[in-house]
Amino acid sequence: MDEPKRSGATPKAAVKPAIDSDSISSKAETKELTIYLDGKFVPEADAKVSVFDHGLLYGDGVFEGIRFYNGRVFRLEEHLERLWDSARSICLEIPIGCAEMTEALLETIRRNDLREGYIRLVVTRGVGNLGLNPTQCKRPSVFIIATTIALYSKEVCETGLTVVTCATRRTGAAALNPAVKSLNYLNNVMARIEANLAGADEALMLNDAGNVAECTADNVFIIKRGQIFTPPIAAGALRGITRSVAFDIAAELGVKITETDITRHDVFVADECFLTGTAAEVIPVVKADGRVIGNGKPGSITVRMIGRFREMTRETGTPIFG
Ligand code: PXG
Repeated sequence: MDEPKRSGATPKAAVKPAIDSDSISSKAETKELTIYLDGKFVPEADAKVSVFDHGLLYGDGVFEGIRFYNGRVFRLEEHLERLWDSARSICLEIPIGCAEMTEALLETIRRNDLREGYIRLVVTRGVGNLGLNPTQCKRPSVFIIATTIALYSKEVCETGLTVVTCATRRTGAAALNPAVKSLNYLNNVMARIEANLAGADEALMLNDAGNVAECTADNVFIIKRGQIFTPPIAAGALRGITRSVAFDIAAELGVKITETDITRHDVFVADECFLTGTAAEVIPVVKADGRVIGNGKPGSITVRMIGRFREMTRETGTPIFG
């Protein structure tokens, strides 16, 4: 995904909140954000980390992207659990507890006066010296950004995305385990660049066996003869929170869902395809490597999935304002 763009030449200028700028909602665009940084709430112009932070020097840290809708944070507990799991896996001790993190996150949203939006929660290894050994880093840093986001235009959400298979493979579990949501996203950034160069909306990433793992920041689902299929975690898919919501919705709708290896061929001949991710939500895919999927329009199960997902995001979640 693209980084938020600087909105002006002066160093004090507010960072634009959204990723693709077309359909950004207004509030955060004009107003300077308040950021949580290591126990304090600071204006965004003062929210700075050291050039000696290993999060910056080595991508050594973990993060979550979380959404809130209608004054409630969606699936907050699952996101925090995954954050702590990612941290544990890389031997990073988060310097505050889960209750304190929850309060910091909710308070960040309140201070930015938002009811609808996106949170980036980052824990870095902290300041160390110019060697990658993390024992030098005495205190991890925590920061939380609450803003608005719109990944794709409304039109693309309705008509569906195009994807291309990229040459960059998803890292295998023997390298940087793809289950760790680390700050080291360069592999996925490379895949994203390939999609951009090909004029596609997303990149389909394969694992070392040549099976579909996921897209650059989304899990992949296909539908064939009324059943849903998605790659297992072992294929290199992140254990996506939205992915697990898709499992819940499928059960509610009475549609069978199976984790199984998927090839590019399976995608080409699928009746429907959709992606899930916190930022992308549930979004149809209508073309893969030039092949039209199904009839080229978002399929009926996908449309029902999106409808139910929207309802759930409005009706469930951790209340922000008590
Ligand atoms: N795969 C990868 C590699 C991801 O990074 C997902 C799948 C979907 O998981 P969730 O839990 O969101 O359903 C992700 C999620 C960002 C950003 O701004 C990245 C993600 C989520 C939100 C924002 O880069 N990754």
